[in-house]
Amino acid sequence: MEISDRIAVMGVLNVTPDSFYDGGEHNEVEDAVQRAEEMVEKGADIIDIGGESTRPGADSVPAEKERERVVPVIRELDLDVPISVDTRKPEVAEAALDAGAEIVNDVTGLEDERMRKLVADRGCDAVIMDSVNIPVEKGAEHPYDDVVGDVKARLEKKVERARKAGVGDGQIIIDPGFGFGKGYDGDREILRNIEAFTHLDYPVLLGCSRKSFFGHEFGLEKDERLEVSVAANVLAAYKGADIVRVHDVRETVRAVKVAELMQ
Ligand code: HH2
Repeated sequence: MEISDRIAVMGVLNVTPDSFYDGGEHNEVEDAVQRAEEMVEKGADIIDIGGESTRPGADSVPAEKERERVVPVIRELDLDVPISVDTRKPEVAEAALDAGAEIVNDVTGLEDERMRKLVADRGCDAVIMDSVNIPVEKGAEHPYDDVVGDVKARLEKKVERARKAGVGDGQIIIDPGFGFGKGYDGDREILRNIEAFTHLDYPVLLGCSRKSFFGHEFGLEKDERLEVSVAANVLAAYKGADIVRVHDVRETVRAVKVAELMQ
């Protein structure tokens, strides 16, 4: 993906019964389409559609079921912005690309060889996110001495592996994987050092919106995390994040303009 001066806002659309924030809200195709259109009206630059929750402790969803959740929505959409599919399964990614998605957002960082090949063959953009074990077990934390150093090193390996499979530099977006078993100290270090991930010269995506870190840090419930999520995204954007993945599009779109202005 071309890095532009503008900060891109990716709106989250989970077509799942159990996503940690918007689960169960748009299970009907019509509702999901309406939500996507609303987010575009509010200024979203990308719509990220997922059919499997990756919250710690979530049940895995068979590929066929995940495909049945996301593909009809993608087919129905006619948006002016690109659609990204949030999946770790090549079968789902392929069907989503066939239906009109343009970006693969893989929380395993293209772990599956078939996913790397698919992205290379299709020439689509891909988010390579850092994670250790997906699905993350509830309460599981990967031990770290130096979370930023470890994540950077793992991302470098994942990027190298993708490049070896034929994925071009212009297709790659990297993501440190906020949450995803890093523990609250790890999440805090990622926020504090977001600029460290610009070392590879790929656009950096951050997905911290409403995550449980904010509950731990500030004692806020999920529905009380709007302001802290917006603030974190603005500051992350100011420090170098190129794309922020959020549930609250209008507020984030307006607020990141301040980061652009002050950069
Ligand atoms: N976080 C979630 C899902 N996908 N993708 C990227 N690239 N980065 C993230 O941080 C990220 C992601 C989890 O958030 P959400 O989709 O709202 O919840 P759930 O996994 O429960 O559906």
